[in-house]
Amino acid sequence: MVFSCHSEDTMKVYIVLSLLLVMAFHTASPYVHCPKFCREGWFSFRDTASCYRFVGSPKRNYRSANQQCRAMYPTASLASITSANENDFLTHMWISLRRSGDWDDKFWIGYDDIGREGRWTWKDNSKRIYTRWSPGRPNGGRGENCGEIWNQQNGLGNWNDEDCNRSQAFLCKYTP
Ligand SMILES: [Ca+2]
Ligand SMILES: [Ca+2]
Repeated sequence: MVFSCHSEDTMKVYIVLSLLLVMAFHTASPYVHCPKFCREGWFSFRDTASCYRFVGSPKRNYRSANQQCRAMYPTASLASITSANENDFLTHMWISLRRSGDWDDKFWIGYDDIGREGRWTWKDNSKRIYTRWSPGRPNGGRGENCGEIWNQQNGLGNWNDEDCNRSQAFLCKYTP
């Protein structure tokens, strides 16, 4: 099991913890709750070595949601999604949350074409070009410039362009 904690002074602790986890479960967990790696309240994903946090209330519009991410952690923003693995992992985390509480069926990610119609860019300046649009999306033109993941029609974990002024749940991310 390899877990990329970038803080050198805690690296040895994680190596030991990782070995213990492997010995305990004889399997590589897809994600690891690593308190010293991600700030409390955030969860980590091994593949990206990043930290994530879903926020369900209060619901916020896209701009306000991104500000709230930064307020919770200085380098955080609405989340980028850079691979199918990451998209699937986060979608399943979302489904688990919805089973345990009153969560929407959709949430903001940090992807928008506010600057120029049709030119979608990530809030954290990620250059990865992975996309997971629902069939026929984006479809809102200048009326819908912000990306969300929804779990209703057109496929679990697929993306839709939405009106940025809509208040809804959101997903924050940072990479330590
Ligand atoms: Ca648009
Ligand atoms: Ca749309």
